[in-house]
Amino acid sequence: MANIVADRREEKIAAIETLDSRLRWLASWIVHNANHIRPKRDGLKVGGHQASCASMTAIMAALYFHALRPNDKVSVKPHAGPLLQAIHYLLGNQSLEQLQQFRALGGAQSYPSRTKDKIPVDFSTGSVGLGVAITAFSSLVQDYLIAHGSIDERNAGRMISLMGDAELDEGNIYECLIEGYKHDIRNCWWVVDYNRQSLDSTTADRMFRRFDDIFETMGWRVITLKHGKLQRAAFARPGGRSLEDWIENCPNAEFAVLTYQGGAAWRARLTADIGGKPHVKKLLDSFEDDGLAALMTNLGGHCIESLMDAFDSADDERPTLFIAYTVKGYGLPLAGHKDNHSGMMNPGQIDQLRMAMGIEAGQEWEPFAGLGGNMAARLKNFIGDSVLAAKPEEPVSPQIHVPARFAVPSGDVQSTQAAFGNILLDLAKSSEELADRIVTTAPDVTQTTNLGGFVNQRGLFRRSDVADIFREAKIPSAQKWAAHAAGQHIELGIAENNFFLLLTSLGLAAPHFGTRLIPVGTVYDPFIARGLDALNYGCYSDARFLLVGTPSGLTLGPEGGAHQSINTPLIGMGQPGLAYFEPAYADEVALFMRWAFEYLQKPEGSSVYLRLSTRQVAQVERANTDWEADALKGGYWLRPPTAGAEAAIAFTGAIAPEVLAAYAQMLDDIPGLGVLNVTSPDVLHREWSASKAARWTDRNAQTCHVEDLLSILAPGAGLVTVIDGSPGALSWLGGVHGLRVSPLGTDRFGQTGDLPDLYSEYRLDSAAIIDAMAALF
Ligand SMILES: Cc1ncc(C[n+]2csc(CCOP(=O)(O)OP(=O)(O)O)c2C)c(N)n1
Ligand SMILES: [Mg+2]
Repeated sequence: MANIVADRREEKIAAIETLDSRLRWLASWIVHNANHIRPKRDGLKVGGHQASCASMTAIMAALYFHALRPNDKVSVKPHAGPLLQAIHYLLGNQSLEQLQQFRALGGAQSYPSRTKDKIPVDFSTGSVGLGVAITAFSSLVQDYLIAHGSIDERNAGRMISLMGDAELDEGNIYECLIEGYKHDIRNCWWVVDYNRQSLDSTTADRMFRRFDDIFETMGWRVITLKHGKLQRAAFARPGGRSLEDWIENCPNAEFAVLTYQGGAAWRARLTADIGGKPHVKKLLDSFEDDGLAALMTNLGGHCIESLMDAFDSADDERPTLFIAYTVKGYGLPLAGHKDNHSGMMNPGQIDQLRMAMGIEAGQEWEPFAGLGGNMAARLKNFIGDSVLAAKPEEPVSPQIHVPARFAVPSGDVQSTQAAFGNILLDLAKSSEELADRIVTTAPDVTQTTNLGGFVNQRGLFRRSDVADIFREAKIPSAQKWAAHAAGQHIELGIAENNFFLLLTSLGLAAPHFGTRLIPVGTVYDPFIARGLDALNYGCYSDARFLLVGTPSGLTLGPEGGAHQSINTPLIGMGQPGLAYFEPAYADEVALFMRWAFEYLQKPEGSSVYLRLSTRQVAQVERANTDWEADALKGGYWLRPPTAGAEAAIAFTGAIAPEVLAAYAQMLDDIPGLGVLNVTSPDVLHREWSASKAARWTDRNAQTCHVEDLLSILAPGAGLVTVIDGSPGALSWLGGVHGLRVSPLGTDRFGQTGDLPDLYSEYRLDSAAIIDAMAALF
C-alpha cells in the first residue's frame, strides 16, 4: 500500500515537472510570438516578461496542480500573467487566438485582469504590492462572511498571493501586515518568488532573514525553501557542507552573475574558493559543467517536490509566508542577467529552447508537442483531474432590495455629512435586508465622519468578542463599541491604502464568495489621495462600494490647508468605475444614497463616491419631487432661468448659500437669471462626452442632459461656475453651447480661517460671484 502511494506521488511529481517546463515554454512562446512574429504596425515594443515567468513556473505548477483547493483564490504576480494564460490553455479554458493576441486589443492581457481577461482571474494585478495585500483583506472578508453565517467554516478557502520579491519593498505590504495582525487573519498564503532581482537591481544581501523577522512578528509562519532536492543530496555527500556554506555566504549579485555565466564559471569560482579541500574537489568533479550549473541553480522554488512538501506542511489556517528561492529567467539564456526583467530571447535562442523541449518547428502552440502520445494523454488526464479544472465559475449573487425612498433627515439647517450619518442610522435601525448587508469601515475616522450612529446600532466586527471597557467602567460616551462576530463595522487603523483595499475585497464579496455585501467607507476627503492607487485598483477590479469623502474643501474652515481637499472633484471625474456626486442638501443625500445602493449592485453600474461637508446649510423648500430625476442625471435647475436668459450660475455642493445670496442680489439686474445645481460634474461630463462621441457612429443620437439643461439660455449667455474645489470641474460647461464662463473655485492650498474669511480670500463668497458675473457683461 505504502509503495502504491509513493509511486503515485512519484508519478505526480513527474507530471508536475513536465508541466513546469511546458509552462516555461508556452509563456516564453506567447511573449515571443507577440514581439517577434505578430506583425507590428507602430514600432512600439510589445513587451512581456519571459524571465519573470520562468522564475515562477515550478511554483505555479506545484500550486495549481497539487496544493490548490476548490475554494482557494489566487493572486498572480503581474509579470507571470502569461503563465496563468498558459495554465488555462493547457486546461482548455483559453483559446489559441487569445494567446496569439497577447497584449493586442481584445487579446490576453499583459497582467491578469478580472474584467478583461477571458480566463478566470481571482484578483487583478499590475500595480505591484496591491495584488498581494488584497489577499489579506479577502481572508478577512471571508472570516466576516463565516461569522455572519454566509460561509460554512469548513468551506473556507485560502487567499493566496504569488508575489515577486520586489513587492516586499512596497509600503502597503507592511501596512496590511499590521492590520492583518490586529484582525488575526487566517487562511492567507503569500508565496514569494525570491529570485532576488527586481527591475533595476539585485536585492540587498542585508535583507537576508529580515523578512522572516518581520512576518513572524506579525504572527505569520515563515517557510523558507532555499535548496532543491539535488542540492540537498549534494550537501549530504563528502564536501557537501562546504558547498552549502559557500552558497549560504554567496552575495545575491555574485550568484546571479555566475548563474548567467553557467557551468564553467561555477566550476572556476567554486574551485578557487573551496576546491582546495579534497572532498569538495571530488564533489565538483563528479558533475559535468551542465550538471554543475543545474545543481547550483537547483533552488527550492524550482524543485517540485520541495514545493509540494512545503505546501503540504502548512495544513492549518495560520497565515504563511513561503520564501521560495528562485533564479530569474530559470532555464532560459536570460537566467541571472542584470537586464533580464524586460530582456527577451532572440529568435535563435527561442529556437534552441524549442529543440531542447523536443518540439518540432510549426508545433509551437501544440499543448503537448514533443511528449509522445502516451505521455501527452497521461498529462492531459492529470490536468483534467486537477482541482483547477473542476473549479466552478464565479457565482452570481442576487441583488438586494433597496427601499423606494429614504426618509430625509429632519432639520431646517443641516450638513450633508450629518444627513449621511442619520440616513445610515435609520437604516441600521430598520429590518431591511439592505441594512444587514451593509459593512462600514473607516481608517480611524469613524466618529468624525458620522459613521458612529450606525456602529452603535450594529456593532464592531471581531471574530471573537471584545468588551467595551470604557462602557463597563461606566464612563459616559456616545460610542457603544463592543465588538462581536455579528458586528458590521470593520475598524481600521489610519492607513488609507488598507481602507481602499478592504473596500475592494468587500466589494468583491459577491463574485468571490457568493454573498453580496454593500460596503460603505468614509475617509477625510483630502486623504483619498493617500490611497489613490488602491482606489484605482478597486475600481479596475470592478469592486463595488460606496465611498464617502468628508469633510471636503475649504469649507472645513479652521482645520486648515493640510485637511482641505482641492482636487478631489477632478479625481471623482477622472476615475473610471466611480460615479461622483456632491450633494448640497440633505434630501439630495438621501436621493443619492438610495440610488447608489442600487447602482453599485447593477452589472453595468460602478462604485459611487459622495463628496460631503460638515457645513450646516439652510435647506431649500421643495414644491415637489420633479428635481430628483435631473439631479440623478448630474444637475437640475434650483432656480430655473427664463427662456433666453442671458446668464446663470452653476454650482456644486456646500457653497449653495453664497450662490443663493448672490442670485437674490442679481435677479433684478439680470432678469431670468438661473441657478444650476450641478450634483455630479462627473456624470454630467461623462454623458456629454459620450454623447458627442456617439454622434460619429449614430446619426440619431439624442442630445444629452447638460445640453438640454443649458439650451434654455440665450446663445453666448454668461455662466459663473462655483465649486469648493478645482474650478476645472465645472468650467468645461462653457464648452457645451459656447457659453462665456467665469470660473470660481480653489486652485491653491487653503489655510485656517472661518468661512467668511476663507470664502472672501479664495473668492467663493457672493461678492466674488457677483464680480465674476459682472466680468461677463
Ligand atoms: C506600483 C508599481 N511600480 C512600479 C512598477 C514597475 N515594475 C514592474 S515589475 C517591477 C519589479 C518587479 O520585481 P519582482 O517583484 O521581484 O518581480 P520579478 O523579479 O519576479 O519579475 C517594477 C518596478 C509596477 N508594476 N508597479
Ligand atoms: Mg524578483
